[in-house]
Amino acid sequence: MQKAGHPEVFREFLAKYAKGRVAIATHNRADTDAIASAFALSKIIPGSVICTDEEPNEGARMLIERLGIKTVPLSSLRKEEFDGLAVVDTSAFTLIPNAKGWKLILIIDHHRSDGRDMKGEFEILDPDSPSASEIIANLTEIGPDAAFGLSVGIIADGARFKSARAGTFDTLGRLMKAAKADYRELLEIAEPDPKPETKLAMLTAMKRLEFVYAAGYIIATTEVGSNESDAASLIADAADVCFVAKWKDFEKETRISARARKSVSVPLNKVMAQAAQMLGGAGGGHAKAAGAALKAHTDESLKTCVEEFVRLAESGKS
Ligand SMILES: [Mn+2]
Repeated sequence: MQKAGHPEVFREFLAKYAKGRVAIATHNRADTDAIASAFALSKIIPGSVICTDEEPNEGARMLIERLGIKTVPLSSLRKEEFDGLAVVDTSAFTLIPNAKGWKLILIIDHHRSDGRDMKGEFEILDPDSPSASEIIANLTEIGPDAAFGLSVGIIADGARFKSARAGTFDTLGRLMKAAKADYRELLEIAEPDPKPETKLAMLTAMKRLEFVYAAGYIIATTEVGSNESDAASLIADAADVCFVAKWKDFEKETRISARARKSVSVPLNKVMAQAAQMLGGAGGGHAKAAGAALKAHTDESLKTCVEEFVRLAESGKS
């Protein structure tokens, strides 16, 4: 359920900024949860603009089109013309570097606190919430368009309700009624059909797959040139845990996407944070879905992820 106090914090925020000039930013490469959250917030603050850096993902792009959402790059705005920046669906500068230097007036996030380095004047943080959309849906009245977006955000971010609470279904039911949307329509945007290049990336990931059986888990690793999180989700469904690496030449770092089945007891965000501590970089996320940017090559990064996972799995047993 919604943590007590959040609607009050939100009311206080609105009392101060609802009539202000507010920039609302999503994390880079926005997903539907982030876009829907920003859009719902923008409906409440008439003088706001939605900013998002880097290309949104496919679902987010569909949602932007469906609801006619206008976005601008955060880097294109002049800070002086705004009262401040509201950030949704993240609280880490790594995921939105251009937020540096802004006055952060509001943070709404459902990610765990590791990796959180943003501090907002008003903060609505609930790591138990499966999505940022669910948090926002319970803050205030939601109109039909925002309800449509938030419904998609809830369906998309919750990995088909793997981390849902009773309140998630209540909230989704209420939003779907407000949006007059049926589930199939929402699901088409929440889980869009993959493009051919995505399918190729996933099959390539499977072709390069390696796996070990350790600490009672089947741990898979592979390397891709793109779509690392899609590949990680798909492979974790067949194994128990999957770490997918992608080398980023410009940054000279390895991006890791990690996914686990719900029965896996080792929190992946902890594995990611440990790997980052050992190799340099940053890591975090959720227990079953996490990521890292590691200052090492792909082979060494994957090896470290597996070792840290096994170490945590074994220390949890004793
Ligand atoms: Mn989210």
